Amino acid sequence: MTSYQPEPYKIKMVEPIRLLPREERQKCIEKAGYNPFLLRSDEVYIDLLTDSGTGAMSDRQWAGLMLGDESYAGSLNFYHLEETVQALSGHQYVLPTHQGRGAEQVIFPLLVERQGQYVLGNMHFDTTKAHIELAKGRAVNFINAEALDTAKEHPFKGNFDLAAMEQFIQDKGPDSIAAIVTTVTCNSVGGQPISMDNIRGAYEIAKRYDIPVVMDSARFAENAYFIKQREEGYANRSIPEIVKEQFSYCDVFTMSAKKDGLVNIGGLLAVREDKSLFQRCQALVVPLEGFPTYGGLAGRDMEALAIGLKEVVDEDYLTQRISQVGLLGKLLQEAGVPVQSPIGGHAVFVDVGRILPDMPKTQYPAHAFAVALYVESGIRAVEIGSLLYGRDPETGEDGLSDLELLRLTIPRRVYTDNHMRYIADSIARVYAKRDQIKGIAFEYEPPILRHFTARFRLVD
Ligand code: P70
Repeated sequence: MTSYQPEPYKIKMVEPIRLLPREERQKCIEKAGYNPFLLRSDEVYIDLLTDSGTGAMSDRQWAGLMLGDESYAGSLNFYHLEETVQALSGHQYVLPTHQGRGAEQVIFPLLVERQGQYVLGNMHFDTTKAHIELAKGRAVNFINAEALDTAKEHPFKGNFDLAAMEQFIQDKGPDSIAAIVTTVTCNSVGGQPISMDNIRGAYEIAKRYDIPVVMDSARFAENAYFIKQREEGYANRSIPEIVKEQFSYCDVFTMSAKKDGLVNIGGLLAVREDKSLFQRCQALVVPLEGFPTYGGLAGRDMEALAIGLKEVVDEDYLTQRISQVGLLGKLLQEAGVPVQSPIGGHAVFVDVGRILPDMPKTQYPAHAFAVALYVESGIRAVEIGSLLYGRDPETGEDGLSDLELLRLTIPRRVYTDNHMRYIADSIARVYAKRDQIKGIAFEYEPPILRHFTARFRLVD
């Protein structure tokens, strides 16, 4: 046995990529208003913006596209998807959606019954928070304190602070809580896993106060892999068994299938057993997403997703996936770059708050680092910090994130370990020149989910 897991696949097709000369990169980022989201993809050499919809499908998934049954109602691919999701999760009712936020826009208006009700989470991701707020709810996070200290090793930094959450429920009264959202893995603090014990604990609290639990399950398989590796009692359980147990501790789940679904587009909304809630979801899916047996997807997309959900629970795949992200993390740690430790599932999160401690949060240090990284190397990464967090909806206050992180998000089955080495070398070079990094300021700030379309200038 070797100490590493080689890729459990061989490469059948390639897409050429090219590094533009430095002067061109400088012009491209200027033209993009210093917002990497606004770059064209042919201006990017290695794209670490997201692991969402950027993975490579397998030959079986591509073959599955040919089986697309493009019937408006009753597509056979829907039934394949439905059976697959039922077997994977134990949830009875399955609705496809065009992506994760499609499921969020259906479920949150149904759960938030009164303006100002709270939705509690380990840490809500941006679109989830946006949909809670659009539904007139208030999103509150109960992430454990260890997660906010990136230097501190902890096996489950995605965990809820359960005591604080229960105290909050008692203080505000259970009636004022619309739902609890369990996000696996916890994206915003570094793709960090949440333990089964903690997932169960949150569910038990919810049941004591009769509060529904929604699992935001974009990276359900990566979370299950970490549980198998790190949690007592799970070493000999199979990934599908762990996945099923995870899904047993929620009443509803939303899924952005563009991550662990191993597809380029797609999402899911599933309800475990509450038929009346399912019917209300179904009624809303029709005007928002499409007829309930397609929900915004083509038949072929549903087929690719059904196959992807079976492939992602393969342990050799997950071992290679998680260790590739781990390799990048290790190279950065060896270069002395501060990163969220331990390394998470889908990305390495560089702690720019520790690299540029004197830059004000309202100059978005991690975004400023992303701009410098693009110019240095053609790599596109994304800020997960005060820019993405947004302003307080009531006071308008800015600069609120506890952490200023730069996310190096690794697409699934796309890049090789040599790409990881290039990324690590590039970050180390920018890190060495960190005193030259300029902060940024808005030229245009959209009111909601501002990071996607904002434009900036450099601050002198
Ligand atoms: C990401 C993307 C999407 C997401 C998620 C969790 C835990 C729901 C969703 C929404 C979004 C993104 C962020 C920065 C750059 C590009 C894209 N996460 N829940 O990369 O799902 O996108 O399918 O509507 O992470 O983390 P969807």
